[in-house]
Amino acid sequence: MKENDKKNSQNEKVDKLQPFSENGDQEHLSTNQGLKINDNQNSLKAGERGPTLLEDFIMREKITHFDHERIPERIVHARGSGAHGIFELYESQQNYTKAGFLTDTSRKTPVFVRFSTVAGSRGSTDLARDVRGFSVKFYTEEGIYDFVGNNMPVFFIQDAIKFPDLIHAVKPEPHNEIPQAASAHDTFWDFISLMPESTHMVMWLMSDRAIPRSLRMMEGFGVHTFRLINEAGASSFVKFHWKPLLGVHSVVWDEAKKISGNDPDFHRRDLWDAIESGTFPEWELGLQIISEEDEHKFDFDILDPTKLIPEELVPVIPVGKMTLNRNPDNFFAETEQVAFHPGHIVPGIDFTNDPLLQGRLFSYTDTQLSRLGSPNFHEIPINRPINGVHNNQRDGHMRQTINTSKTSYEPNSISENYPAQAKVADGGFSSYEERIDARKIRARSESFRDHFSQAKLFYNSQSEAEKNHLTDALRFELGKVEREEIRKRMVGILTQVDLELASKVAEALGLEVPSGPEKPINHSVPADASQEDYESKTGSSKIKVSAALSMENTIKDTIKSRQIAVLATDGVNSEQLQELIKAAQAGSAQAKIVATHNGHIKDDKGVIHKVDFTFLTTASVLFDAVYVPGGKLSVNAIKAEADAQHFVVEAFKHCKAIGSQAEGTEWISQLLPDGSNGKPAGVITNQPVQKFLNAVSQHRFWEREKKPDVPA
Ligand code: HDD
Repeated sequence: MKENDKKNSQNEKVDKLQPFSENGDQEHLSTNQGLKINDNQNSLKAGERGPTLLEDFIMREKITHFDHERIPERIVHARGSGAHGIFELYESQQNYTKAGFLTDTSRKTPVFVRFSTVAGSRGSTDLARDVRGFSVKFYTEEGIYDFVGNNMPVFFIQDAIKFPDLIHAVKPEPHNEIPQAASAHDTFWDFISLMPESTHMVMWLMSDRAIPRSLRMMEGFGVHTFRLINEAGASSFVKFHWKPLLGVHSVVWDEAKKISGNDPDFHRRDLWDAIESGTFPEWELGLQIISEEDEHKFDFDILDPTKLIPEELVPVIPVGKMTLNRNPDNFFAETEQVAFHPGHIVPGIDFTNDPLLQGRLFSYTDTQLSRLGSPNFHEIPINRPINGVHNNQRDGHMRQTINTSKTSYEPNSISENYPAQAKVADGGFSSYEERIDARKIRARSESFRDHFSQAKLFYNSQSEAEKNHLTDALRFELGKVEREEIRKRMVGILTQVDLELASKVAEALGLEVPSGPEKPINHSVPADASQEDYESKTGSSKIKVSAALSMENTIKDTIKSRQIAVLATDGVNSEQLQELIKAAQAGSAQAKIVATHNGHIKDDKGVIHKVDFTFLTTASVLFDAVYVPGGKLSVNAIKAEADAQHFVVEAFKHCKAIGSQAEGTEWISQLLPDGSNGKPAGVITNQPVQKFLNAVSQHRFWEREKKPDVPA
């Protein structure tokens, strides 16, 4: 067992993966048939300079396997990163559900989590402006429960039948496959401008939520309203939330673009490194419970996936904690082959009639059939439940299980009718008996027609900096759109959200500034229906501002896992350097030495320190903060490098904490603007190191933004 496994041997799923693992340590190289290989350098030839023989089964096997290594990438969420962990419950939720992992506080339920971007290919950049997928596979004692959510609580469309259209619009354009992993192009905004129901989600997508600082610093949402069912069979509605204990934080767009060049694996690396270093990412699971009687009490429909339930109306109750504590051993076997499905549920959880959810219940098995190539994808080790599978399904491509029963049907007498159905009391799943009395129609409920009130709610809940970022994002995205009619239609839609926002965007696009709200036309209408039946409405949201929607109100009390660049080279002040490194370590932050050369540096007391990066191999956008200790020789050498000057100025532009001592302070004071009101916020010069670290925990100092703007 690896060191890592010993640490987490309480994870039953990890234990069950062990028999499938192979390491090759101390072994001979062999063919797939177990034959030891003597020469892995030369193919079998007719003479030293002659042609290779078809008989060379060793080469044929090796190349054939290589030729077939690739499988189709996911049609959406192709780029992802995964990790193992556990979920622990704080308190039984038996009043609402009978699900074991939500009622038994003694359990440590194993989980495998996969985070993803949506639009880009497998090899695309992590920092694309995009929604992030947030999938959690719970290996419960009652079977697999998959939470398949996003880092945003709402979605673009109300009915799954529109999903292929949405994805075709956002993916690279069909004629030239440009642009990769980006929504800033004509087909996406064409579609969005014709579908007013997407307005709320577009506000989220244009906000900084779409460019997270870390996968460990984003929320997760189940999006749809689900049902919880208790032992007595009573149902409540529920919205699922994951809240990161490090708070919700983002980078800025200029930074995201630069990170994409400097380290396209930024999020993947960050998650991996945090787990390897023992700074395990943690989230609390929260439930918003709505009783059956309250189904219709809101000014929106709880079945409409373009709506959230403001926390002011229904509080989020924290019920347990998820900790990711083990990296996968093999990306393909685990992260790539894991197959999620919102239809994988356990007794105690059930669906609602949200038409987006209903369509998803079909799509996910279907997609695994083409992606993983066989109805036996549940037998791939990462997809196996921990509690065993017993049924009469048989055969198919790549079947692994050797079913030894003489029967494969039910009822049977030969095997005494086993495997047998389970009574509900014995854990048998039984669907919630919802009363349905309806005509069979293709239609959209009138209660789904308010397309703007929550878009307004979201916008109005943002801080000034967040509003500015959102406005800039729209200016950027629509600025990349070539067709003017699409830009105009979008400005029209924005007038329904906020006139000032629409005007600012119009101005940047060189369009006429709107004088009042324009009526947007909903083009998502059946051929024979009247526009009126599908007309977009602005409802009147009771809640005008919701604190939970702004990242300004998030947790900012820790430097745990934050990356601090320490600009230091030979002759650096020994005490100042070591004090910072020690204090950062004490807070579980990472202080990395960025020097003028690789290898090692010697401080002014002769102590040797390992260099982590040079100004050539890293960039300020890959750090949360910058620190410049004193030491004349060191600071003189650093300030002679243009890249070092850029490093500090760019960190300033991105509103990060900057700290310095002695000669370091002299240098950065010359480099940085003073700010209109004296010393800029978050620039901590010649102060105790703890003061600087407190500034790091604040994440960013937005008040510094563009006052004045600095070229970097
Ligand atoms: Fe989906 C993957 C989340 C709507 C069809 N979806 C996928 C993944 C996530 C989501 C996180 C990646 C799973 C993984 O890591 O392997 N999808 C959502 C959310 C939605 C949503 C939160 C709306 C609330 N999806 C949605 C609809 C459809 C799909 C309406 C189809 C009708 N989604 C898929 C899919 C994928 C998928 C094509 C691609 C790969 C996969 O399923 O396994 O079936």
